[in-house]
Amino acid sequence: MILIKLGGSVITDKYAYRSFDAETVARLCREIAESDQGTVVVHGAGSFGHILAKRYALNSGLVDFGQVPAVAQVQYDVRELNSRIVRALMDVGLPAVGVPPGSCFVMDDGKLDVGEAEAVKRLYNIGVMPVTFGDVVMDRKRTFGICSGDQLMEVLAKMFKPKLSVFVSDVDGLYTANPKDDPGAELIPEVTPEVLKKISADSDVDDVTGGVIGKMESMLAMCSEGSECVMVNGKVPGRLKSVLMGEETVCTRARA
Ligand code: IP8
Repeated sequence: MILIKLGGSVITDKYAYRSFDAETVARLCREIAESDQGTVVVHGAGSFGHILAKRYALNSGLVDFGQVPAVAQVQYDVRELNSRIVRALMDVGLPAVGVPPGSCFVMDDGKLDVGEAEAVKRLYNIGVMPVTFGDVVMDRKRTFGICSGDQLMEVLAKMFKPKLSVFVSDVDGLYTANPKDDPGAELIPEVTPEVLKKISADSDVDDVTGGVIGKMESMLAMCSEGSECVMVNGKVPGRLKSVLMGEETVCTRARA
């Protein structure tokens, strides 16, 4: 089984509220279908979630009841994004079903609790592709909070023990420096905890490699014997399919 996260920056324009990149999504769905692997898909919220979530501080939990309309609006917006992704997967012949975390799961002080996730397992077992996503989720301590696609990836990886987890991003992978402002930056094809430690130590600001360090940390935490994590650029046609087919391509592989 392969677990795929379609990052919000690939499927939407991060800066324009509710802007959907239909062309990229259709191509990525084709690549997933052509690879012909059993997959579970998670997607980020992009501009369908982050803009309002930030404006109304939804990640802080309930601060005042003025946030409540935004809880409903963000849930509505990310469900609409999910429907569009599910539609695109069905258009290429994949039997996809949306699984909204806000309606199926809870959090406990920021930690996602999916219980047995029996419905997700049963969907997968009959050949349905569950498609879940970053959402506003009720929290036992904070009333509500933001559940990210990355949190879902971690929990689903523990549950399904995938042979491969793929993070589809808008960058080629981890660089030795930020490729946006350092022409000497080189892509690192394979990252280990030691390599990451060195890069973090060499970086004088947090986000020096373009915000990828944190993502690599969670990827390394998800790796185990017989299970690999890869970051690949979904904006470049063909790369996701190559990764799914086990072919060589430009990407960063995490090894524990
Ligand atoms: O895009 C965030 O999920 P992510 C979810 O995977 C919301 O970080 C609602 C902002």
